[in-house]
Amino acid sequence: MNREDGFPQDFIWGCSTSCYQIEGAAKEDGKGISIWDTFAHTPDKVLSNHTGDIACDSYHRWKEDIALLRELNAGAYRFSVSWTRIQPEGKGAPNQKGLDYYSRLVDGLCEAGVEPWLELFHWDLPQALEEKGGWRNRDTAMRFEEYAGIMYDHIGDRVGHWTSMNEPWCAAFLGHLTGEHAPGLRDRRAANRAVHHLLLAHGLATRAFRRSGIKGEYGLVINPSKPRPATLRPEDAEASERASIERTSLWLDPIFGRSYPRVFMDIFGSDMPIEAGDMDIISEPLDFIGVNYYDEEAVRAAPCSTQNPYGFEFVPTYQKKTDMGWEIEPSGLRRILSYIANVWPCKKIYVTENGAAFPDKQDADGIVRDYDRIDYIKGHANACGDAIKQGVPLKGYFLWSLIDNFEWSFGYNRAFGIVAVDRNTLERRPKLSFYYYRDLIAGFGL
Ligand code: IFM
Repeated sequence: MNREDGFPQDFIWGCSTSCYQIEGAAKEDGKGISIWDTFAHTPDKVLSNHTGDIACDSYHRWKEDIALLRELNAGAYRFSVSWTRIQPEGKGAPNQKGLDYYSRLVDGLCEAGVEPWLELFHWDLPQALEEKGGWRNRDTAMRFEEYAGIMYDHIGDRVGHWTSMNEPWCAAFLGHLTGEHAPGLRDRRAANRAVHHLLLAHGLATRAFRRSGIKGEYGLVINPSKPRPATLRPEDAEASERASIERTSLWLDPIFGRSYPRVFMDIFGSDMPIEAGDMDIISEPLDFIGVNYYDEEAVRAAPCSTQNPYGFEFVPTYQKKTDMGWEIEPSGLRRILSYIANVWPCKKIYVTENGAAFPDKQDADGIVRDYDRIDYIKGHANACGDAIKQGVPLKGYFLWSLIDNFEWSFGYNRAFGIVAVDRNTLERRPKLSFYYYRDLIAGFGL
């Protein structure tokens, strides 16, 4: 049947999650400790001292999650693999029980007609590698290549879409500069070294994928941002460009073989542990770019200083905000997609995450009537349609998230799911947005 909303028939509508946020079973079946296990168990790092020890218990309830995806008629499910389930110490022979879990999950998805999109790394670095310097240490990139190879060997025949890692900006800067995420460091040089080694790991894993001969598409998922300029003044337009460097061009320039942005290198070049040949590895061609988009801010020019190396400041805006304090601006999704498509032309772009946290309330009849979330999804789906009309090669949209889960330093205090998870019983209960998304997938949501 043809879609009513004009989206291409082969446009992929999916849902995203990540392992630490949903799996639980933190010590089961030989799983090792990751930096997020350590961080969440350190007092006062996570709101309410929540941890991912149980999370949504998807390690045991994965069949329930697949049943939800099937009910939605989702085309794809983007999930991440826990490195420490596969290599508890981040190196050496794989843990068969960990491999079996992802094998079961992939087979279950395929049987349900939901395409598995496998992501190798969503921030949960093995603690054993952190103790040797984590992403500050070049060897971690080699260990990542080894781990990726294990996954290609064991599951490559059944997975057609792969991504190396999610939002390396967060792993580098929230993990090493602001300390909000694991491993919780506050050290600019460490963050810059992490940038290079994350990208090197990505490049090595991509190259290994190509050499494996697996038939499938390979990409990187970033969370780009280009705040809009507050005025039409040229200095504010330039501030908007500079404000986008660390979230956008720092990742896309090297991936596209243009090395690191000059402005970044002028300021931080001496921190960057680049060795001969690295930039070639990092720019191994990709099949697609994954874009995670949640909000758009506005900036104006400000004096450069050590604290403000790029010379911009955020200005007040009028938009409503989500429970994360993020501004709701659907047209910003069209803008960032067009910006990327124009500056870094690639064959395919996917929105690999988009969604909103709201303070959901369960009514007396047990139903969560999350009309704010429905409006949010509808606005952003429309923006995807607008981007396609403008010529962006946008091929799919993944909602964050299928179920309420562990939202990093906010613990379970922020809810992004279209399905609520009862924290006592772990029972899954679809919110109204679940039924809205089902209609959207069927072509009737706009
Ligand atoms: O929950 C996160 C996810 O892990 C990465 N992207 C942003 C989401 C919402 O904060």
